[in-house]
Order: sequence, then structure tokens, then C-alpha cells
Amino acid sequence: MSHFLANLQLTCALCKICFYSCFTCVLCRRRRRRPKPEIPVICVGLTSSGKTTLLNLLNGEPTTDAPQPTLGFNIKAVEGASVVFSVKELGGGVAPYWRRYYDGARGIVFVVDASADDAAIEAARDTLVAVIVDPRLAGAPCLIVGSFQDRAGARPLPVLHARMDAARACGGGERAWTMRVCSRDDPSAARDAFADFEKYFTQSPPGAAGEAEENRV
Ligand SMILES: Nc1nc2c(ncn2[C@@H]2O[C@H](COP(=O)(O)OP(=O)(O)OP(=O)(O)O)[C@@H](O)[C@H]2O)c(=O)[nH]1
Ligand SMILES: [Mg+2]
Repeated sequence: MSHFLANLQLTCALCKICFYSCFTCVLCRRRRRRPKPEIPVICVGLTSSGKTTLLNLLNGEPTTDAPQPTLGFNIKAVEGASVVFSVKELGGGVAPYWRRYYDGARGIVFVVDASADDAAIEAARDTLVAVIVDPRLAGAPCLIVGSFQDRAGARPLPVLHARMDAARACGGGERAWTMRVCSRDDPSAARDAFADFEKYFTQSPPGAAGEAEENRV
């Protein structure tokens, strides 16, 4: 009888050890989940094109109050499905100094006010061209966001695409790029734009040149 009890106790002890090991193993695996890789990108565009507002929108912050113009730069993290973009917004007011901040950038987010007049859209296009020709940004995928879609007269995607001459502005097939439109009251459009952009950093080969297939107009 005492032999039987001793065996029973031993069996119980072994079961407890097994259960505890499995439990801690599951916990450890959860804790060991790898952090998402960080992708540094710059966010540029003319003054008041909506850069800060876009980043606030992506972070669930209020977008109805007018933000202060960005004097210098402003860094925000934008979490994607499998990467975290570390977005450095460079204020339009310091455009002559933007190039000081290009080092290490792996992507470009260019914001353009889609409701602006033709001359301003052309100025935005020229600004984009001047940015992407910098050798430090060679091959960096580009996301163009046409903001202010809530304004009457804002150009929809195909019109903005044509007016910006986006394919040529982005290097005529030498660079992976995509264009999206959104407004400050449309967080899902902003998230979709970044999800589209993220593909260039997660698919292989990374940054296949050209515009995202689904955005061709
Ligand atoms: N109606 C409307 N207003 C917007 C939108 N996006 C931005 N704004 C407004 O436009 C103004 C300028 O927006 P910002 O986000 O500060 O522009 P920015 O590009 O960061 O400007 P800088 O930092 O000076 O280069 C603010 O008053 C915003 O509230 C939009 O989609 N719709
Ligand atoms: Mg700003």
C-alpha cells in the first residue's frame, strides 16, 4: 500500500513538473515575439500640404485643430502590419534644409494638397523631383499622398496622377512608388496608403520598380 502511495505521489510530482514546463514555455515564446523592424522614412511636401495632419490621423490623434507649422522636423512612429515606420516629417518652411535629413532614410512620403491650384500642384511636382534625385534617396520607394479630398474641387486620384505627371516625377520606372488620396477625416484611406507602401519593404524583391499595380490609372 505504501509502495502504491509513493508511486502515486511520484507520478503527481512528474505531472506537475511537465505542466509547469509547458506553461512557462508558452509564456516565454509569447514574450520572445520579435519586435517589428523599424523603417526610417522622410515625409516632405509644400507648407500646409497636410503632413502633420496625416501623421496625427495615422496615430489616432485629433485632426480637426490646425497644427502649428512644423519648424524643423517632427518624428512619429506609424505602425504597419509587420514593420514600424519611423517617419521624420520635414516642415515645408525649412525646405532649403531638407537634404540635411536624408541620411539613412529608406523611403519617401510626399504629401500634396490635391485641392490646390494647378500652379501649386506643379510646384509640388517640381519639389518631389528635386527630392528624389538626391543620391542618398536613390531607389527609396515613394508614397505620394493627395490630401484635402474633403474640399470641394479636390482632384481625385486619376486627375492628380496626371497633373503631377507622377510616373515621370518618380523616375520613369526606376523606383517603386504608389499614389493614394485621403483627407483628415478618413483614417482608413491613410492606413490603406501606408499598407500599400509597406509592401515595398516586406515583399521580395524589396522595392520592385514601378507603381503598385492596383493604383494604375
Ligand atoms: N480640410 C482639410 N484640412 C486639412 C487637411 N489636412 C490638413 N488640413 C489643414 O491644413 C492645415 C495645414 O496642415 P498641416 O498638417 O499643418 O500641414 P503641414 O504639411 O504639416 O505643414 P508644415 O508643417 O508647415 O510644412 C491645417 O490647418 C490642417 O488642419 C485635410 O485633409 N482637409
Ligand atoms: Mg507639419
